[in-house]
Amino acid sequence: MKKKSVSLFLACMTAALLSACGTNTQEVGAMTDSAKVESTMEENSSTAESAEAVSEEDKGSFATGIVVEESSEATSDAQVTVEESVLTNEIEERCPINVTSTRKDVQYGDFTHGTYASKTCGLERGYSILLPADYSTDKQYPVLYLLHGIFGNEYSFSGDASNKIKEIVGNMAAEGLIEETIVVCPNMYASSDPAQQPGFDAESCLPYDNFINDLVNDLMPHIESEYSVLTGRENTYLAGFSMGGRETIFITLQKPELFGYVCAMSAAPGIVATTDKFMTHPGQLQESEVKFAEDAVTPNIFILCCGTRDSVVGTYPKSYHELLEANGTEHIWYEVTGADHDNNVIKSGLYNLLKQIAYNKSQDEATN
Ligand code: FER
Repeated sequence: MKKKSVSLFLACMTAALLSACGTNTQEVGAMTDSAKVESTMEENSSTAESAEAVSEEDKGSFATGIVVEESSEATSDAQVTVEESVLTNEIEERCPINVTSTRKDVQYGDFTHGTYASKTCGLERGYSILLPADYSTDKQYPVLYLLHGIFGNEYSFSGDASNKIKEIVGNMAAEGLIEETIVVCPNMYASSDPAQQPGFDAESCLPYDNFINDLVNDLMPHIESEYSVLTGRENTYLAGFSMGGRETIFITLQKPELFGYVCAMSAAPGIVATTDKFMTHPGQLQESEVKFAEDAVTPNIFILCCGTRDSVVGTYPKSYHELLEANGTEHIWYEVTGADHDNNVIKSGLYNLLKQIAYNKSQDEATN
């Protein structure tokens, strides 16, 4: 067999195996009792005395996920034929290989770097931005704000080619599923002190909780004035991994009217008070506050997901799902079977978020 057909064969086999193995646990907004929530919270907890020292290498894994070996067919530049398929709103645990593959017939955007004046921090701050390959001020684009993990910065996603962000966004736009979309990767550590460093203690985490102010008051207005973007909740998406997942949930609960489509991947502990193996978290909210305000305009789609073998945040994401459910807050929860705190979850979360956007917008078009 030629290289091309071997790759295609492997891709098809892998896709078939993955979909055969998939156990989709999508649940939307049913109620559970709070006893169950508490029991999961306890399972998560151990003593903070065992806080682990974090090496420089580990810091990279927190920021963007533990590195996973890519199978060769997933990184090959073979032309994978995309079969015509009907768009549904089904969650798929794994991002399909044809969505992450580099296609010769698709022009991918590139990340560049920009800065903005942050009134919140009193500093000039940086962000990376992925513009579509044919970005033009004649068009306007929706924007996804994508938040990195602890110890990360605005380069965490753009510097890790194995998360396939460019490919996922580029391929889905090329297929006509989604509009061409701008991805903004901020530095989520919104401190006024350039010397302050993140760490596993309450004070060192405060700048992450302050990012909501920097995002809403400084970065979003900057992006909306500097780039040709569509504004409003229908065109403004929010997603984040781990510490970025935690802030994604927090920001969405505080400002639900700003974001139409949201995905929190492998969200870190600390939204509510708890002690895990790294530290004691005072909690950003009371358990009863982990919901949208009465009468709030809420996102069309609010996804939470996590790997079933997450060695960093464990079952905290599941406990957020249970808390949201107990508080009657509609969302989608699913797990990625076998995935750790890694790019498998990032690829899956990004793909499913964009797929839900594609489906929702196609339904809106059909009814209008
Ligand atoms: C914690 C566990 C995990 C925590 C943060 C994380 C601030 C974040 C991990 C990541 O971003 O990868 O207790 O406290």
